[in-house]
Amino acid sequence: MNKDSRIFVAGHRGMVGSAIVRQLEALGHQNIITRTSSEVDLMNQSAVNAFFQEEQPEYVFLAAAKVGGIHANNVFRADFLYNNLMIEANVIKAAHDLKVKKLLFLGSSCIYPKFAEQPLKEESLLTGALEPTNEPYAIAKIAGIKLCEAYWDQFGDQFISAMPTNLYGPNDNYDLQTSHVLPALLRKFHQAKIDGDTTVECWGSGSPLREFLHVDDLAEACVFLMKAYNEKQFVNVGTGTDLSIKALAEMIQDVVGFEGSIVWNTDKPDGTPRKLMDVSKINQLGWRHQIDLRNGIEQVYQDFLQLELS
Ligand code: GFB
Repeated sequence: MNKDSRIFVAGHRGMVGSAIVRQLEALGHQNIITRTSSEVDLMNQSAVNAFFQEEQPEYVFLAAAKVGGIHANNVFRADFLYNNLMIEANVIKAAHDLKVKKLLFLGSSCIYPKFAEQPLKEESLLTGALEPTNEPYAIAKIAGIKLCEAYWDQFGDQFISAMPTNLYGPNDNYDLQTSHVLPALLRKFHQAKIDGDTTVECWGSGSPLREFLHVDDLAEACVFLMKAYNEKQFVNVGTGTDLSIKALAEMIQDVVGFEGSIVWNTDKPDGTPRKLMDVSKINQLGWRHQIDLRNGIEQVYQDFLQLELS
């Protein structure tokens, strides 16, 4: 991938896509192609084909997806399955037809079985039943991985996949119904502090374990893999360290400076008990995360305060 290569970042307005664009720009790439969904509807194969014909991208980062936290995944089940299947099938097929040199597809750690051995090794895919709250999303992401592998097998297309752990960072979703836990808790603790509330409600029991990666680290890993990785097997991307949701909540409470207490609403689902990535493969390839969780949360809290002011 040269500085003047034609690089399409699908999903450039989302948290992951925007981080990949920032990373490519920082590295001096000058031919980054982006389209909003109103300009090119990625759920429409002929629109995607026409766009690929016109722009002839050489490299594709496939970060466009319908995403959300545990509640959104569990409620909008058809949308999470259908939209993601359509987007990935259309983009991957067009990339094949237009002879894209390399494509990187982004999956998610929820592809692994609910009770897979921890830490999650790449080889654990399809060894057991999925977590029910995000089964539709996971099935769509597994289909995307398999589509890349099938194009690799049948045609020799260099279509690779990265599996990030739970992410956070700039351009995250702060809507309390559809967001992931980290932005939700930042917002809840901040609001409670401003309103002088004595309690904040968090979902579930607080006992599930999760791993969190700053999206700027993920973007660096994606560009690293695009340049250096040429194997069919997908690659986990994470920090290799997890913590309980309770410990996360206490860390966010401390960063925000909320002095009240936490109430756990066990009517809300816990989801997967644990999903810690085994990151030995990407570490051995030469990539390691840089941003420590506490510093990352402090950074995003500052971004959140700027958004509140604007
Ligand atoms: O981040 P999250 O929504 O997604 O929730 P998952 C993680 C944990 O935090 C769950 C708890 O145990 C939630 O019950 N939690 C506590 C909260 N308070 C809150 C809150 O206010 N909001 C939210 N959202 N959670 C998603 C999958 O699973 O992770 C997706 O559904 C995707 O498919 C994504 O893989 C990365 O980690 O449980």
